[in-house]
Order: sequence, then structure tokens, then C-alpha cells
Amino acid sequence: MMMKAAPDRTGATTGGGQMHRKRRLVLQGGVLLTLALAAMASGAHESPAPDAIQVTARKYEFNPATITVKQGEHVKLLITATDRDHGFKLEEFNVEQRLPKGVPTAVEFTADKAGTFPFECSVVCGIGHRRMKGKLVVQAAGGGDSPSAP
Ligand SMILES: [Cu+2]
Repeated sequence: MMMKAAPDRTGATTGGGQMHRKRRLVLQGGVLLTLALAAMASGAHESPAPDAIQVTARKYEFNPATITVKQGEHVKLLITATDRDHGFKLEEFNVEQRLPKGVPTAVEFTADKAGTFPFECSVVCGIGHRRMKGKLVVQAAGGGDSPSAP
């Protein structure tokens, strides 16, 4: 407990009773500060986890096959291959990830450019492997000239 000597407002009247009152004020201040800190700490717990976009991969499709995000967004995909191992390759954003069967696999990148970008399966998974594709639509930040806008 710190007892800093503060300049006495009443000047001449520096009695013993005054000292007691000061100490009590300091104590009350400490309690208020503790309450404020507790409130701040509990508030921090309310921040939500970043939303992951759930995607499934199976012979021979991604679902959803079209993923739409906004430019500048940090994108987190959680992709689960349901029938066998697949892969997820999004060349434009340097993403290539193997998707082991049954394991939700996180893929993260920042959609820093607008446009429509293809993604595809990067693990040869059968006769339809080459048509196992989808597309990522990144909507322009300014709401400007998006070719796929309705
Ligand atoms: Cu595949």
C-alpha cells in the first residue's frame, strides 16, 4: 500500500483524524480499481472466435463449390474430406493443402485481391479428379465493379 504525501487542501488543520480519513479514501479507491479491472477482464472473454467456413470434399466435388468472401478478409476454411484423402489447391493465394480423410483441416489466407479464382483438388483421387474444382469469389472492398454482382 503506497501512502504518497499529497498537499493538504485544508492547510492548517492536519490532525490525527484527518490522517484516518485519508487512509480510508485510498482504500476505497483501491476497491473501485479492482472492480474496474475485473469488469474489463470479463469483457475480454466475449470476443468471438473467427468464423471458419465449413467445406466438405468428396469424389468429385467440393461443397460449397463456390465460396464468397470480402476483399481484405482473413479467410479460414475448415475442409473435411469425407470419402478418402483429397487436396485443396488455391494457386492465386499460394494455398496447397492435403486433406486427410475425416480430419477437418484448416486453410487460412488473406483475400487481398478481388476477383474469381479457381481452386481444385490436388490429390489424384480417381477418374473424376480433374473435374473436382470450385471457385473463390472475392468481392471488391469498395463495392465497385464486381463482375459477378447481381
Ligand atoms: Cu480429389
